[in-house]
Amino acid sequence: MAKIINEVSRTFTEYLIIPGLTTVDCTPDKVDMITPLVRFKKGESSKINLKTPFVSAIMQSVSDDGMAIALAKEGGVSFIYGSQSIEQQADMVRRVKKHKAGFVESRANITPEQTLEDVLNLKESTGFSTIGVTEDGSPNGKFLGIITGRDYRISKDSLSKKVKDIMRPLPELAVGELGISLTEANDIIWEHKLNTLPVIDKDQNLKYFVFRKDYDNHKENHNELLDDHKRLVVGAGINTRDYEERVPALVDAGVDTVCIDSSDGFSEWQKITIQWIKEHYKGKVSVGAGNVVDKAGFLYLAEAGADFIKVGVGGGSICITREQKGIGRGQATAIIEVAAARDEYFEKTGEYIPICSDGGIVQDYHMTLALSMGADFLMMGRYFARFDESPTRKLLIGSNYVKEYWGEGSNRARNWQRYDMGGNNSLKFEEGVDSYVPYAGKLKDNLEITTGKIKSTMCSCGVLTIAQLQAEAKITLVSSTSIVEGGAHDVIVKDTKN
Ligand code: RVP
Repeated sequence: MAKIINEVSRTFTEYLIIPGLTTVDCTPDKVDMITPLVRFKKGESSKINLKTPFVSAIMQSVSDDGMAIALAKEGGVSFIYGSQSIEQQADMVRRVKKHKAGFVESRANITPEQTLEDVLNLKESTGFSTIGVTEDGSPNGKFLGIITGRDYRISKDSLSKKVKDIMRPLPELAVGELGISLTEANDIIWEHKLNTLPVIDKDQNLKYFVFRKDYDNHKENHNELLDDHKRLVVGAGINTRDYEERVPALVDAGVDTVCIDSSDGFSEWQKITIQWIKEHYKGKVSVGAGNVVDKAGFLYLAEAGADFIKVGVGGGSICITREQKGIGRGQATAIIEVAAARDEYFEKTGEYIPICSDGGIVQDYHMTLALSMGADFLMMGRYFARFDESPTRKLLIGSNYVKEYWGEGSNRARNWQRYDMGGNNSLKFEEGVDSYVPYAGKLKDNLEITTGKIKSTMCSCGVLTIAQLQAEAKITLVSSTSIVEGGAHDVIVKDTKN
């Protein structure tokens, strides 16, 4: 007969945090959310520390280079999705590593022989209204001109009009030369009253755009997560099939850490993959593993050499693994058990292995709960998918803007490696759905509100660091009736729209 665990498997909404003593010097501005990303020995510190305890999910609809740049600027890390070709993924990593604050590689490009119709389609599919015209239509091709909304009138111009007849051509443009500083670029922008400055190399290849609107943002990033060469930090998802080709390509592109992406990580495949990476790179490349939901799974991956371990099966907002396969565990219960195993492992071996709570975060307070329960950082998909910086389309449905968000186990992503149990290479049944999430604006603005809430709760607990929160927070289970008590109740809430 199966071993029955009688303890109920619980999720975040079933808990609340009980306030501790808030001392006068415990204020949100003093809270430090630095947290380790990779394994370290007692008395030492982690080689990579997040300044904001968030990483974005290894998903097509969440983590591309655009998201990675935006999140690293705010102190977190993106894991660029692995369900794409090795070359494409390595290119995304390379773009993040090459990113210079304020210098943006052009993400919407066209050739001079294409038409206004192509321009409009490109604008629709990318969301970018500034389009680079290059000889071959590539981001770094020979630069010929630029097109923005100011260069055509949809009501007057024919859709078959050629790009070369609409664009503002190079001889009419002010440009910067590669090597120019951000301050110099901005001086040109102001002098010529431009919105965009193209930066080209000595062979006339397009390298970057500098946008006037971005300047102030770039002056304000105190939280940027940088490597030793002052480049943004980025991670990437890998699988247990093609790692011998994928990992070298990612390392060559400059990736800072990789993570095996699987819905069920308690497997020999993961051990073999971790060990190959450790041996091949003599321990110099860090690798996260998962997902697991109990002590046994954690210990297996810890002993295999994982540098961090992801926790969570079936809790993701787009995930139907629990319905399809009947495997999983309430996210709170999983974190609590794995965190205890992590602490015990640290006591015994002197090796601290950070754990990541992956999936199922709905409310901002769930984040504080997950950290209090022992998570070192959180992986989120739905949360980040809502922002401008996620790679998916923004659509107007009814009177609301939404962004697309689909699971890696959905037919749309077809990421069979993530659900691979060995054997034939194909997706046999779906473990995820294709969905919309409410559009929420810019990542930076949302992150400020979210981290503001976490810091405020930490002050309610009387703590200034995540380590203190983990050690000192008091958490209580709540009954279903007290959940009702927690919202507005027994009043007639005013409709503020009228
Ligand atoms: P959420 O933040 O609740 O949207 O969950 C995101 C997580 O869901 C991912 O990090 C991943 O672990 C999991 N996921 C991704 N795709 C699927 C699926 O199709 N089932 N699940």
